Amino acid sequence: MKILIVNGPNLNLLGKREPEIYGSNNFDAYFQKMKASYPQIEFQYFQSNSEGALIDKIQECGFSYDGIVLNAGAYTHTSVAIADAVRAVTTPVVEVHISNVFQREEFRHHSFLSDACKGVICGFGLESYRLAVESFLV
Ligand code: CA2
Repeated sequence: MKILIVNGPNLNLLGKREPEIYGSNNFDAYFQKMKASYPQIEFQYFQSNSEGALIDKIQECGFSYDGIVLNAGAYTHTSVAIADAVRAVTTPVVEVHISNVFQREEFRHHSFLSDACKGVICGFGLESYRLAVESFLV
Protein backbone atom coordinates (compact mmCIF):
# COMPACT_ATOMS: atom_id res chain seq x y z
CA MET A 1 0.00 0.00 0.00
CA LYS A 2 1.29 3.45 -0.97
CA ILE A 3 0.27 6.59 0.91
CA LEU A 4 1.31 10.15 0.15
CA ILE A 5 1.30 12.74 2.93
CA VAL A 6 1.13 16.32 1.69
CA ASN A 7 1.68 19.39 3.83
CA GLY A 8 0.99 22.88 2.55
CA PRO A 9 2.29 26.34 3.37
CA ASN A 10 4.12 27.07 6.61
CA LEU A 11 3.78 23.52 7.88
CA ASN A 12 7.57 23.26 7.54
CA LEU A 13 7.61 25.47 10.68
CA LEU A 14 5.92 22.87 12.86
CA GLY A 15 7.62 22.54 16.23
CA LYS A 16 9.42 25.84 15.70
CA ARG A 17 6.66 28.48 16.04
CA GLU A 18 3.17 28.80 17.61
CA PRO A 19 3.43 25.65 19.80
CA GLU A 20 0.22 26.68 21.63
CA ILE A 21 -1.74 26.04 18.43
CA TYR A 22 0.26 23.44 16.53
CA GLY A 23 2.19 21.67 19.32
CA SER A 24 5.90 21.52 19.91
CA ASN A 25 6.66 18.41 17.87
CA ASN A 26 8.58 18.59 14.70
CA PHE A 27 6.75 16.88 11.81
CA ASP A 28 9.79 14.96 10.65
CA ALA A 29 10.29 13.22 14.00
CA TYR A 30 6.56 12.34 14.11
CA PHE A 31 6.67 11.06 10.53
CA GLN A 32 9.70 8.82 11.20
CA LYS A 33 7.85 7.19 14.14
CA MET A 34 4.66 6.79 12.13
CA LYS A 35 6.56 5.16 9.26
CA ALA A 36 8.14 2.71 11.69
CA SER A 37 4.74 1.69 13.06
CA TYR A 38 3.33 0.90 9.59
CA PRO A 39 6.06 -1.20 7.95
CA GLN A 40 3.53 -2.51 5.42
CA ILE A 41 2.91 0.99 4.03
CA GLU A 42 5.19 2.73 1.58
CA PHE A 43 5.02 6.41 2.54
CA GLN A 44 6.03 9.45 0.58
CA TYR A 45 6.12 12.87 2.25
CA PHE A 46 5.89 16.17 0.42
CA GLN A 47 5.74 19.73 1.76
CA SER A 48 5.52 22.91 -0.26
CA ASN A 49 4.62 26.52 0.29
CA SER A 50 3.52 26.80 -3.31
CA GLU A 51 -0.01 26.04 -4.53
CA GLY A 52 1.16 24.85 -7.97
CA ALA A 53 3.70 22.45 -6.49
CA LEU A 54 1.00 20.92 -4.27
CA ILE A 55 -1.24 20.42 -7.32
CA ASP A 56 1.63 18.89 -9.32
CA LYS A 57 2.28 16.37 -6.52
CA ILE A 58 -1.42 15.46 -6.18
CA GLN A 59 -1.55 14.86 -9.95
CA GLU A 60 1.73 12.92 -9.96
CA CYS A 61 0.64 10.42 -7.28
CA GLY A 62 -3.13 10.65 -7.60
CA PHE A 63 -3.56 7.87 -10.13
CA SER A 64 -1.27 5.25 -8.61
CA TYR A 65 -1.28 5.71 -4.82
CA ASP A 66 -3.82 4.09 -2.49
CA GLY A 67 -4.37 7.20 -0.43
CA ILE A 68 -3.39 10.83 0.01
CA VAL A 69 -3.41 12.57 3.40
CA LEU A 70 -3.66 16.28 2.67
CA ASN A 71 -3.12 19.20 5.01
CA ALA A 72 -3.29 22.09 2.57
CA GLY A 73 -2.78 24.62 5.37
CA ALA A 74 -4.31 28.00 4.62
CA TYR A 75 -4.96 26.97 0.99
CA THR A 76 -7.75 24.84 2.46
CA HIS A 77 -9.76 28.03 2.86
CA THR A 78 -8.87 29.66 -0.46
CA SER A 79 -7.97 27.19 -3.17
CA VAL A 80 -10.46 26.16 -5.83
CA ALA A 81 -7.45 24.89 -7.81
CA ILE A 82 -6.41 22.35 -5.16
CA ALA A 83 -10.04 21.26 -4.79
CA ASP A 84 -10.17 20.71 -8.58
CA ALA A 85 -6.97 18.62 -8.42
CA VAL A 86 -8.45 16.48 -5.61
CA ARG A 87 -11.56 15.94 -7.74
CA ALA A 88 -9.50 15.15 -10.84
CA VAL A 89 -7.47 12.27 -9.39
CA THR A 90 -8.68 8.75 -8.67
CA THR A 91 -6.79 8.23 -5.39
CA PRO A 92 -8.97 8.98 -2.36
CA VAL A 93 -7.86 12.03 -0.40
CA VAL A 94 -8.41 12.61 3.33
CA GLU A 95 -8.23 16.24 4.49
CA VAL A 96 -6.48 16.73 7.82
CA HIS A 97 -5.87 19.61 10.18
CA ILE A 98 -3.75 19.66 13.30
CA SER A 99 -5.91 22.24 15.04
CA ASN A 100 -9.67 22.15 15.43
CA VAL A 101 -10.42 24.74 12.77
CA PHE A 102 -14.00 25.07 14.06
CA GLN A 103 -12.74 26.46 17.36
CA ARG A 104 -10.79 29.13 15.51
CA GLU A 105 -11.54 32.17 13.36
CA GLU A 106 -14.67 32.07 11.17
CA PHE A 107 -12.64 32.12 7.93
CA ARG A 108 -11.14 28.74 8.90
CA HIS A 109 -14.60 27.15 9.14
CA HIS A 110 -14.96 26.88 5.39
CA SER A 111 -12.91 24.44 3.34
CA PHE A 112 -12.95 24.34 -0.44
CA LEU A 113 -11.52 20.82 -0.18
CA SER A 114 -13.87 18.94 2.14
CA ASP A 115 -16.57 17.99 -0.31
CA ALA A 116 -13.96 16.72 -2.77
CA CYS A 117 -12.36 14.55 -0.09
CA LYS A 118 -13.24 11.12 1.20
CA GLY A 119 -13.31 12.47 4.74
CA VAL A 120 -11.98 15.13 7.09
CA ILE A 121 -10.07 14.79 10.36
CA CYS A 122 -9.19 17.80 12.47
CA GLY A 123 -8.25 18.79 15.97
CA PHE A 124 -6.16 15.85 17.12
CA GLY A 125 -2.76 17.47 16.79
CA LEU A 126 -0.27 15.47 14.74
CA GLU A 127 -2.31 12.36 15.53
CA SER A 128 -4.76 13.66 12.88
CA TYR A 129 -2.30 12.28 10.29
CA ARG A 130 -2.19 8.81 11.87
CA LEU A 131 -6.01 8.71 12.08
CA ALA A 132 -6.16 9.57 8.38
CA VAL A 133 -3.70 6.77 7.59
CA GLU A 134 -5.86 4.38 9.65
CA SER A 135 -8.88 5.38 7.57
CA PHE A 136 -7.20 3.85 4.51
CA LEU A 137 -6.74 0.55 6.37
CA VAL A 138 -10.40 -0.09 7.23
O1 CA2 B 1 -4.65 23.12 11.75
C1 CA2 B 1 -4.14 22.93 10.65
O2 CA2 B 1 -3.52 21.91 10.37
C2 CA2 B 1 -4.20 24.04 9.59
O3 CA2 B 1 -4.31 23.41 8.31
C3 CA2 B 1 -2.89 24.79 9.68
C4 CA2 B 1 -2.82 26.01 8.78
C5 CA2 B 1 -4.05 26.89 8.98
O4 CA2 B 1 -4.03 27.95 8.05
C6 CA2 B 1 -5.33 26.10 8.81
O5 CA2 B 1 -6.41 26.96 9.06
C7 CA2 B 1 -5.38 24.94 9.79
C8 CA2 B 1 -1.59 26.85 9.10
C9 CA2 B 1 -0.31 26.11 9.01
C10 CA2 B 1 0.76 26.97 9.60
O6 CA2 B 1 1.59 26.13 10.33
C11 CA2 B 1 2.44 26.69 11.22
C12 CA2 B 1 3.14 25.82 12.00
C13 CA2 B 1 4.00 26.32 12.93
C14 CA2 B 1 4.20 27.67 13.05
C15 CA2 B 1 3.50 28.55 12.25
C16 CA2 B 1 2.61 28.06 11.32
